[in-house]
Amino acid sequence: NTSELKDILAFAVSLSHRAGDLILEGSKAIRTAAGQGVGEKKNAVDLVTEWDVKVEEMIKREVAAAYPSFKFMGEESYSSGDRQPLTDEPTFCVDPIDGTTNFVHGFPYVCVSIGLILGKVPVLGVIRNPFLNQTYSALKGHGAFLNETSRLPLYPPAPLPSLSSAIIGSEWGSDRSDSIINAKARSFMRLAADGRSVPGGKMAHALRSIGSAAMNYALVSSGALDIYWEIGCWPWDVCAGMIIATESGAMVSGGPNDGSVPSVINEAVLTGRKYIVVRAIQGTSTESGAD
Ligand code: LIP
Repeated sequence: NTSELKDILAFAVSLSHRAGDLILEGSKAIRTAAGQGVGEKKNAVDLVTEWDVKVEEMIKREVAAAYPSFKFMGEESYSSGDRQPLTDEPTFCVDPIDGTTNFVHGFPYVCVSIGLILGKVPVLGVIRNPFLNQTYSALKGHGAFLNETSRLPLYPPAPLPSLSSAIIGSEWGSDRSDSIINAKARSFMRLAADGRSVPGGKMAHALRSIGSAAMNYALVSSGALDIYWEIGCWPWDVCAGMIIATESGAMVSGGPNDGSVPSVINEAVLTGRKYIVVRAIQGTSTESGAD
């Protein structure tokens, strides 16, 4: 019920502060040690550190103590082989450090992302960026907030006449294989270029890559980005962001897998709503390239 969910949200917010403090401590330690302790996952740009594991273990321990019957799904637990399928049971879905590459480099778009899923639907979420001292949170049906007091979006969203007036977040991601990078580069070019240099070019105001899916959701929720579009995220990258963005009035979509994403977001922009498309959530559908 609502009062229980409000208590869980307060718990998640306070947990996000503890996690944020650990992230700041880890960032200092990694940078003081000149990047030592940074490991690779699937390739040289897919990074993981002992701090990702430390933060996730702390969160997992606290969640297990406070809510022993709840299930837990997390980036590092998944990497170490804990891959239970999603059920209807209450499930915490956690990315301990979203933006690990930023964390390693000291680029201040790094956050912890804590979501709660009920009946397979995200119902509450907290994204905390300790570098910028920002906490984004939402509970289903109760709105989304920055630092618990400022309602999101921060300003009324202005309808955009076309995709050309949009500021768009998208990511290169960690899959740098030829087919993925070529398809993404073509999409980026179509969004950035004018119609004379590239057929179908939209010449959007700006394309931004900040390196964290959860922070992209937060920026769409606050109104700073009009659109966020990415391919191949994981559930913990998007769980908290989905509910925060939805509660801020943004549209969140899995998007079609047929190469039509730019026209879909074009339509959404015309309706004046902020928009998020994440295609092919890994572990729930097949991964694909962008076009
Ligand atoms: C990151 C995502 C980002 C994606 C990166 C990476 P991590 O998550 O948030 O959107 O483009 O490749 O996967 O690994 O920092 O938790």
